[in-house]
Amino acid sequence: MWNVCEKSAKASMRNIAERLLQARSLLVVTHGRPDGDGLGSLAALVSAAQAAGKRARGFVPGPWPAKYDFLFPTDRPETQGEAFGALADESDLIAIVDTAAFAQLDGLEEALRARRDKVVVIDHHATSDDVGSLQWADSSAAAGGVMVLELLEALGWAVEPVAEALMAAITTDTGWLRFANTDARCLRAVARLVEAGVRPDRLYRKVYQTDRPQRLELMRRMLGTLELHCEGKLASMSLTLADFQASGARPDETENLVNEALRLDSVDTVILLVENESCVRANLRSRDVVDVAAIARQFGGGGHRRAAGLRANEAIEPLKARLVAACAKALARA
Ligand SMILES: [Mn+2]
Repeated sequence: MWNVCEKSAKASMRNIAERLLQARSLLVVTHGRPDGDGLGSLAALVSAAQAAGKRARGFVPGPWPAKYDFLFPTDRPETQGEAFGALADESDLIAIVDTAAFAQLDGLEEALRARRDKVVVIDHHATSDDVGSLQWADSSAAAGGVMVLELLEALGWAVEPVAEALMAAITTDTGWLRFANTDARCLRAVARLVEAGVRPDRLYRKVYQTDRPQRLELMRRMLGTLELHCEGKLASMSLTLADFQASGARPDETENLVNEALRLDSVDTVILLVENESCVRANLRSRDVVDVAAIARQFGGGGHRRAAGLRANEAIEPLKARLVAACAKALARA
């Protein structure tokens, strides 16, 4: 883990800016199962680098939710692991955004380790592996998008053409500026982006009001599994492969569903378990009390204090029992 003080974070940003200025070609990478922050930060950095005269490409390990396709009006990022080596070799610099965990860089660990000298990291998570030769880690940033905006401004690169992508990054990682990570710094970034021409109403429509009926059916099934524990302070929900089959929803349509249980006044902590072909993923959220990143770490996962996750090769029910016990213990301590 990195001990971040503001001064060293600023120095890291300047060093990354320097590396970007020197590079003629850039590959930008974000995490697997990417969210709006990872994708928006990637899209913004790729486009801004292209506008600054660099060759730039994006790489995402695996598919992303279709609702984020609007971030890539021209060239879509590469997603095939076999293509990564060639893309990495033809780039002077590889910038990883919104993660510093090999566990989230599905299948890329070996290729990245072999090229560590030209890998730089821009990330706001509290936990990190030694992924790059230069890591700008700032866990006080609400979103990777806040960091990328500050980087572009330090570089003097145009913000206007990438303002909507950065706004998508910041607003999705803050739950449309509702979560505890919403601070003055991210609101200043948002103000800057609205000045640059972003229409928040149009972005909201694109990101939050484009569901398919199948996703609402999946949500209905998830809410049917809601259980409350610890006098209502802890909620658990789950989705099985059968729920996906019956609803016709896609695995990527679970984004944000975990937050639904926070509608309940009594709830601090939420566990959502989602079964897929290879494992069970657990999504953890908390409002004020429990450090869910610490819980996720006990199970081999990671994330932020208020939003974390993990994967396990275990059936839903026993995993749920172990997670409920761990959260109950944390709630009792608080
Ligand atoms: Mn993020």
